[in-house]
Amino acid sequence: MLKFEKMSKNYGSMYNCWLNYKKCTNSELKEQYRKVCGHIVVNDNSEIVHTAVEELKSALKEIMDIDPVITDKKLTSSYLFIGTADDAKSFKLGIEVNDNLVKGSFLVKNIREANYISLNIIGKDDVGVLYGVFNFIKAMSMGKELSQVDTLEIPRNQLRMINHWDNISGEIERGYAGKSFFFSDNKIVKDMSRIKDYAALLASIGINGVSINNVNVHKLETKFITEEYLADIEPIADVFRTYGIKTYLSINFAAPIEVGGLSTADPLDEGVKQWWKNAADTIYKYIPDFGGFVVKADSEFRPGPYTYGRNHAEGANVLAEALKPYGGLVIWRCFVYNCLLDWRDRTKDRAKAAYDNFITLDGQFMDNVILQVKNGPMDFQIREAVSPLFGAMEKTNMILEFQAAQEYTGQQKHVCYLLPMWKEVLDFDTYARGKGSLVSKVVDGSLFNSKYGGITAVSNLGDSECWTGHPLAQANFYGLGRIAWNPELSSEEIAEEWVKLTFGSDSEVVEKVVSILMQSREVYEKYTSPLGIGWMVYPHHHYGPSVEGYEYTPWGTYHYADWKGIGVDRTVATGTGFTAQYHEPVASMYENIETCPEELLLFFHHVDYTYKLKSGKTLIQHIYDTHFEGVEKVEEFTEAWKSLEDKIDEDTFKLVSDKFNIQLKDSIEWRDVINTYFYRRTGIKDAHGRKIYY
Ligand code: GCV
Repeated sequence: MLKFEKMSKNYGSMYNCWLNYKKCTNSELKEQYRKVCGHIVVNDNSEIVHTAVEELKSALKEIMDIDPVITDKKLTSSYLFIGTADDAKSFKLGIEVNDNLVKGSFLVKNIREANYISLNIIGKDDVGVLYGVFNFIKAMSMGKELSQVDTLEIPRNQLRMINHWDNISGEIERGYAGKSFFFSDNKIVKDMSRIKDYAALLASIGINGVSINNVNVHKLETKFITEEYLADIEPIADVFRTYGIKTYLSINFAAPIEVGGLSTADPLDEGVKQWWKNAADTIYKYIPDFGGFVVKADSEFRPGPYTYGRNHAEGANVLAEALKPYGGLVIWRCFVYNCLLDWRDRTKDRAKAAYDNFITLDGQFMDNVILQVKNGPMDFQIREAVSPLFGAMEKTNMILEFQAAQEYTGQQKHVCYLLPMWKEVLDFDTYARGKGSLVSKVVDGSLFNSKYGGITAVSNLGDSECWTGHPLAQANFYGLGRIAWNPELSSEEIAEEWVKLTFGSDSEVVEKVVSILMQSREVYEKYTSPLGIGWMVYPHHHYGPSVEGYEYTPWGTYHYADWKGIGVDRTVATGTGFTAQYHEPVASMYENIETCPEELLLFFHHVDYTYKLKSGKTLIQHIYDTHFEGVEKVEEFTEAWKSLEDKIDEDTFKLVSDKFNIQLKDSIEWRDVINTYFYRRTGIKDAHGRKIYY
């Protein structure tokens, strides 16, 4: 059985994230746990169950001071059983586990016999055992009574993934938490200790797939699917496998030319087809459970099938055919748009692009292709509409792509808990099959009965000590796993779990940190770009306010502000016609300015600054007010955090304080740049006479 040590380096407490075990000081509780967990009954016969035993042992030791005896015999005194449903049968536990449960499901059940108690963690399969064990560890960490840990958990989404945008140089595209922990100096790392720690974090929140390299696949990374690199990728996949995680690679559509020496990458060319088949054969020799390819094609100058006059289904299917014999998947991104637009041509609309490129292909993809759709039709803005593609392709598998990396949401210098936004997307009703056709049901496969589906996010991780640069950004990482497992969880529940597991259960800490997290997205929105218009950032690095930074560029990211009004008219009546990509009644709701949700007003309509909002304020006054409020809120956050000084470890306290100082300074800049811009444009004064520069 393969063994890797965890990271030996003595990092601070934020390194362990929510697996930051603290000693239990409640002696009654310790006694309860000691009685039952002193003996673990397990048939330690698989790599993953073995991982579960190891994780459980270290948590019991660290939290409850228990060194359990491990046995493969059923006992007649109290014990903790861990095993699969089959194990439960062979141990004759008398606990029925429904045969229809999906992979990864688990049951935790206390049973009181006449003279003893057994606690049973039973997985549908070995990975279910591991998830069950982590669930139990988290309950124990949060100080739950043993009698309260019973649960039945079934993951809603089959694919629960994370996409790294890591380059072999060690740099991370849109990385705000240091360098890659997979790659360094044009090499794949050899020391697996941090990757093992990562795998534990991932499994503890149910993530089961990781693509390790950037979707913009450069020269060396193009060769990852060849023998030259696979021997070095194999150990990563080996570590992940012990935690029930599959490894995926981003590929370059032009690889047959760039590494294969062919003269074409035309997906219908026989030589190209064979090349991809050979590539798949090689990959699976090294990584027998390889997950598949993630593909960015015909997007932002990446090669793709359009070069050969082929469509995206033809492009994806050539890869799918190669991976099919091995059960591999092609995760094909829909972030396809023309990034060479003419800003003068207002009939063109980037928001329409993904739908327009894919809609006619519904039903043409092989069944191991999954389309990966960004949550919004533009690009991970602080507020934008939900992508209409989710409701549009009934015969195609789909996975929803979020961005945990805070590219446009404060770059992990600002606190911005993204779960409220992600929940809005999942709860969005597409009306594809009438009322109740939520995005969450599209991507979990239940609405259209799709074969595959799930949720993924662009990673917000790097080699920073706390993984995410800003310690509070860990909540997004944690939340990704939780929401992918169960989209019904509320963002507040998730925040509370994360805070308790990370900082402990002190009620003041829990209340204040949860409150900061829960308000943070709206606060960020208040001092940045208003009412769904997005952008207004510096081009390229995307940090800080530059109202016209993207205005006269080819990227299709405009706000069309002039002296009279602002916003993109995306109506059918007078604008780009984007609203028609939604089903009714959503299309009409957005089309009509009266019914368009105000937070998306400028995403769908071009509006005069004197337009009266439902609050009774004019648009311009709303802009001024929200920008002042945003900064005031950051001041409140800073104060709230300061008041926790005695309750948070010194390093974390200091790091977060430093981040708040940056956020405060930069939110002031945002406020002043935005307010000044609109004051200069309109000449309309703030009703409250506050300082606006001119
Ligand atoms: C990986 C945005 C980002 C790019 C990113 C791209 C994508 O445009 O700015 O860095 O490229 O999205 O999602 O492919």
